[in-house]
Amino acid sequence: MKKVLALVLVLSLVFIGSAFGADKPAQGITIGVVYKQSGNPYFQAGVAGFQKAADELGFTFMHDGPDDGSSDGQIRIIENYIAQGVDVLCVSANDPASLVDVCNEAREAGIKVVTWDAPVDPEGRDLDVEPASAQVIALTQLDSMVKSVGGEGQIAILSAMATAPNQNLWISFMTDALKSSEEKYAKIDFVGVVYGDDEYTKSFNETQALLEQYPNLKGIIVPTTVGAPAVSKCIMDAKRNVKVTGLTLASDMKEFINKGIADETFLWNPTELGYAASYAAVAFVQGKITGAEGETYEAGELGTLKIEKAADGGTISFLNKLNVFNNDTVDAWINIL
Ligand code: RAM
Repeated sequence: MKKVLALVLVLSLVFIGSAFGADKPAQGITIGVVYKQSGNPYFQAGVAGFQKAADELGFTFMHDGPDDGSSDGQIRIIENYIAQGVDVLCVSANDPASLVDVCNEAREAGIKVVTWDAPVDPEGRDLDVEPASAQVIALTQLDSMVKSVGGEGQIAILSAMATAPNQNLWISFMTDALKSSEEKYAKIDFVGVVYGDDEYTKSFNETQALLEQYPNLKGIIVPTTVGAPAVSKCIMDAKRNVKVTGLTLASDMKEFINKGIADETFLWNPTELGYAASYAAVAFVQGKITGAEGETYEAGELGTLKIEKAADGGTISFLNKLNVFNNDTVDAWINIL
């Protein structure tokens, strides 16, 4: 009888333990998540991915971003995470160079640094997790714009912060392509880049200035989810025949897609990006990866992800999923993104 009671007790403890997640593989691991700025729905969707992975794996995480999208604000958040003794950081950087020192301070304290969405320079990170190759993201937007403007005319780019590593890389692929001898770009006149700093009002005002400066402007590429609805609203209010494409949330752009201001826009699922970054972060802490080229890690329902050499000399891993939002597809996405 005593043995039966002991067995019942052990089984109950096991049951209680699993009910509270004690048997989850990442129990006890803490992730410090840093994003470009607070209040950006793109990063809120990213945080939902960390939460989904936390539910599956049992880690805890904190998340924060500066109100003003500054690097100083990000440095303060990282210093605070170091002081709290997190195991791993997941950072989306406003400036790839200015976070290197604080990330290395974290690494010296034994904290791994995974970047997601917007990388810290390679010397300050262990791995970067990105939605797709920068070249694919860049040329998808550029070629979409070329199609929307019928292959000719003046186009501009409205970006995020001038230091944003992800946008700057995409822009460099676009401007390189435009300078190339490729026939499809021959009649495109690229007038330049302006920066909305991932603030709606600044993006709106910069668009107004562009429209005034270039009365013949035919299109604006907007590789930022914050900028795209601001640019589109400005064009709509000004009643100008200027096309928009870029990286956007579907819900922000439905109105402008339906009105024909944008023929199509694109985005990966930021929730999946946060989810993948969490799995990479946990794999680091568990010693399953070191961030070297050729390694792989399991990313839950996203399957096995590969670590490759990045264009900037560090290492990177891609989701390789880019969704298109147009008149046929946007309705299916508005409750997701
Ligand atoms: C904004 C941010 C983010 C970028 C998306 C496309 O939300 O700048 O870093 O990846 O747009």
